[in-house]
Amino acid sequence: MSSLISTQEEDLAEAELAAAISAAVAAPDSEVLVGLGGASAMLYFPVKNDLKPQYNEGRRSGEKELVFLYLFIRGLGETIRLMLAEAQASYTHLASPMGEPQELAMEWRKRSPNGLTPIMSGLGVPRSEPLCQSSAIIRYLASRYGMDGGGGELERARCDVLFETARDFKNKAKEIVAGDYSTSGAKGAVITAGNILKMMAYMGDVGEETSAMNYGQVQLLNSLLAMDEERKGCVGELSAPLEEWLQKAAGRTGIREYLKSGMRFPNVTPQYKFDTGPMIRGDTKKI
Ligand SMILES: N[C@@H](CCC(=O)N[C@@H](CS)C(=O)NCC(=O)O)C(=O)O
Repeated sequence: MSSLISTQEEDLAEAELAAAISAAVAAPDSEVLVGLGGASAMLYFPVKNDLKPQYNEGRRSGEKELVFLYLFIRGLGETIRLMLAEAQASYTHLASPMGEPQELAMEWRKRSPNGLTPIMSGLGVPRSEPLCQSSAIIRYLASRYGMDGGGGELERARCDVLFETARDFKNKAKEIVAGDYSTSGAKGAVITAGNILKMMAYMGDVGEETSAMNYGQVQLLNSLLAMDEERKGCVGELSAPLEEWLQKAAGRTGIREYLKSGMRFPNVTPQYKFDTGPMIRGDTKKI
């Protein structure tokens, strides 16, 4: 599949990125941010880190650096942010509060193939024709950084099985947070938790800093963190081994720092406002 992208279009997309970064840098640290809506520019995070040795350099010779754009909420960006934090990848992240004009938001409505976020470019993906669809981005990044089982098709498929199951598990969050285990069988939380542990039996040990995490494991971490934040201890009540896994995964270098940083945005209300109340732009610069 060949792509006929003109240099002119690519230059235009680079100029859109530069304009978004300039506006974000110029925005005052005192600006009040409530979640989605009402901000003058995107949030800009130039993430610089030393890639962990167990992962592959995502960027090949001649390719542009990774730019990842999502909204100024956790939402569909969070597994991707957690993956990049785990790998300690360097990249540019832009988070849109959706109040800013599209000229200062990389024209994502026009550039994104489905007109929605998240989008990514770089690492072989043109700026002017980014990738969209969160799961497609997750799989692309997993393949580039070596977070897909490190082997052949079957290993990749096993990671995908875990990835999809972790997403099914997230749909049970309400029950798990409430401690309601009344759904029986393989659709219930108890059996799913046991099956997830079995799926991970032959995967990298998250307690071992030098092991590689795969994208299914990162998706699981994202799901478990969300549940545990809603009601501390609910994962442990469901499954002690899963709780132990969660603690080890959340404590890994890269992930631990990310979770404490200003890039880990607060949870939002159904109206997409931070449930912890308004913050100021300067708060997001905490590292
Ligand atoms: N299936 C898509 C869904 C994308 C999506 O719904 N994106 C929302 C944010 S979570 C968006 O960009 N909304 C902007 C709008 O509706 O204008 C994915 O996984 O990426």
